[in-house]
Amino acid sequence: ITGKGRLSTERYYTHEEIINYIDDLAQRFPSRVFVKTVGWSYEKRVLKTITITNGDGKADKKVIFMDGGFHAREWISPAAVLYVIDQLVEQFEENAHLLKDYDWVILPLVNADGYEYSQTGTLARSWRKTRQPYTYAGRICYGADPNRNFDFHWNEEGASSNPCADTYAGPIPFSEPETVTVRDLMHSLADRGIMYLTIHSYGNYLLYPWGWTSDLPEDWEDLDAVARSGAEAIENATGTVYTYGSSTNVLYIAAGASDDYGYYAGFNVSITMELSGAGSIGFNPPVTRIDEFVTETWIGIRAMAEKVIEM
Ligand code: ING
Ligand code: ZN
Repeated sequence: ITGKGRLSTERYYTHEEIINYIDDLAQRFPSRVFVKTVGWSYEKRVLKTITITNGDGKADKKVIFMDGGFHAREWISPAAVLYVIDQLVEQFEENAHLLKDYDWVILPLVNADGYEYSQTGTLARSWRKTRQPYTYAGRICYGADPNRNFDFHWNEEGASSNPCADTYAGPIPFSEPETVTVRDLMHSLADRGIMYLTIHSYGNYLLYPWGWTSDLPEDWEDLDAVARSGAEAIENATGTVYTYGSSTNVLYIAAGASDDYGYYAGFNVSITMELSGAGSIGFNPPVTRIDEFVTETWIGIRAMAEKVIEM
């Protein structure tokens, strides 16, 4: 089953299947699709990006950078990111306008260790963080929250210094190899970066900076317009209502998140998308609903890309 042909939205992939899927796309579409090793998780799982182009060979186009799977239990996130990849590559004609002057660089699974751990049983299912061990008061607790680990107002608000907490910011900024990988990608892309999208679940939100303060960035109206276009496209298509606004103002204050860092690093637009939830814990949409949720997500992402392109 693995690694050949179209994406399945009938189950959640493992880390290995995700890697095989993008490697296979690069083999099938060698003029348009490129896969690159960009880092390694703490437990030495490979982290790869897939770059999707229109194959015209032009270098230094503007870039849309997207990632998924920051938080282990948010399984619908990598599933949705893979669906975006599938659409951009397999439905190329229909989406040519999204690739004409833009390359998409996509890291489908940031927290590979946590994701794999969360697939090992009921107790592990709700895991959020990475898996690097830290000792605290004589015991070992695992992982930092990768979305509190970025070095921008790090650990100031809405994060914990306790290694056993779910929102542990880490002992220092960028203590996790996974966030170092995202940071280095951001810096290599930011001068061409028109949008950074990071996909989480759940709650149906489109969030933009800042997360570290209730203040808004100077050009918040642009960010708001992009988020609004995503929310409107989804509501028109499916009726699902997404709430949009700055993270602090519509959800909660949280410093050290990747969207704040991406915006600070130079991406014109930076958005955290919290997808639909379902199942007993919200993080657990049954496999029968993957298709519905990833299709809905793609409608929003496509609309936001179209908005950013026209801005
Ligand atoms: N939610 C995000 C979190 O990391 C968030 C919400 C994003 C807050 C960006 C602040 C900035 O807590 C989930 N579900 O992870
Ligand atoms: Zn999350």
